[in-house]
Amino acid sequence: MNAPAQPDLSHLWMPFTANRQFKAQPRLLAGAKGMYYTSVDGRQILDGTAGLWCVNAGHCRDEITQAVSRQIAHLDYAPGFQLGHPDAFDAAAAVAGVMPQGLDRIFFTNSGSESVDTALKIALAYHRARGEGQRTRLIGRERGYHGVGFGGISVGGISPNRKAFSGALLPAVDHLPHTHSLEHNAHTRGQPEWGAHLADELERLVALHDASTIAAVIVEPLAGSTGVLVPPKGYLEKLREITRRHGILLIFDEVITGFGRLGAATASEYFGVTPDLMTLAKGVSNAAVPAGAVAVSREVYDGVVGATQAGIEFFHGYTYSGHPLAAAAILATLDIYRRDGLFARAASLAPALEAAAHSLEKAPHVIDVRNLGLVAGIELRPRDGAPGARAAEVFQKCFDRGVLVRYTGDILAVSPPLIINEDQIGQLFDTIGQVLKEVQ
Ligand code: PXG
Repeated sequence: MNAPAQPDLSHLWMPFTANRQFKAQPRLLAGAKGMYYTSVDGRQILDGTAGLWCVNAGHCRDEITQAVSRQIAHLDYAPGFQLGHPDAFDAAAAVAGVMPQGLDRIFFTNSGSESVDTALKIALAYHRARGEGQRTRLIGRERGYHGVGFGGISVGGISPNRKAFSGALLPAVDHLPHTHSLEHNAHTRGQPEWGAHLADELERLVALHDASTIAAVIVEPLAGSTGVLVPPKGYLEKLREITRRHGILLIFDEVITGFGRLGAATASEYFGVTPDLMTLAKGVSNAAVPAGAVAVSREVYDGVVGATQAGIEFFHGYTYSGHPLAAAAILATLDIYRRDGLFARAASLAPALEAAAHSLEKAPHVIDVRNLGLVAGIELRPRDGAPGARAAEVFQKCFDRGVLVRYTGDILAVSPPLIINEDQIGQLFDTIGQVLKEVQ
């Protein structure tokens, strides 16, 4: 096969990418099937990250391809404001069907960032509808990632994502401390024993601001982007108890953890802690069509929708909310998850992934290995004076050897499609282990 001509790389401003470096040494993907990408030079690359934590059922699933193809020929677009189409309602029912009990009112978006901003607005609208419009403060967490909208970066806690925009962040925001501690929790398998007390910091923020000013707390139940931070045992339960006691809404950002990542439909189900709102994206459509959603409790939905006598109850929505292609992709994706039992499959593979990940505890440069479900984080000691350089090199060398991993700072993240098998888990971590021996 002839290598295809290289495209002109100059026009595209790439997201979250070192543009000049990439364009000097591009990594281009040409195709994908199942567990593998194919690079433009024809190499097979094992997908250790489900794309960007989103292709949970594996690539190019025929059922999704067919459903989306049928839909685009049949109903390419339908307005979602004051009009609807049956598949959007069916997709909402299907999403509601995998949510925890009671979280069955679904607002569609196109991405995780939109889901987060939507959820924050719903929280404000809910309190206002109840006559508590002074509850406007939003509380996030250090190291949290909630996408890149102004709401999301305001409650988020990734400093490079915030600093250039610091003058334009939402005004009434505060943050809980993150839960990462190498000192107490290094090399923990699953949930750490230490750290539940960090949820008590919410009481401190309530004492400082007064509960009557706080609308919502938003956290990722397991923090992904920042480098896989597993919640300490009892931590989420405490957040739930404190928020409920003070009339504060709890939002779980399950953009990564939703749809099987931890071996249950949601992290909420996995941990047995139910929030008031949940943000979703990525796995909801297997990433085949951009899609996101917010799952909302009946109480919150009824509170907002019931408070208006006539006319529009919630002044928010997107041209593409419930887009026919997204709805078709969601329906086909959720069918695959159910039919193939992929959430249970993730649970059954979790011990193999845990064992493979922790086999690297003593590998060169490794200072922590952490895992839950089908996620693992491997933290490396940063190179003196060059933070991030070591992990970047590991990423490149793994890619050259046909294995895709993610890195953030000096943390490697592994989050494969839920269809991975044990041999592929072995290949993934063996490759990382070999590469760690080679890098300085
Ligand atoms: N919330 C969470 C918890 C996320 O992980 C978003 C919101 C935003 O979603 P959108 O669809 O707007 O990108 C995310 C996205 C990585 C990585 O490598 C993670 C994300 C996106 C891209 C890369 O960790 N998470």
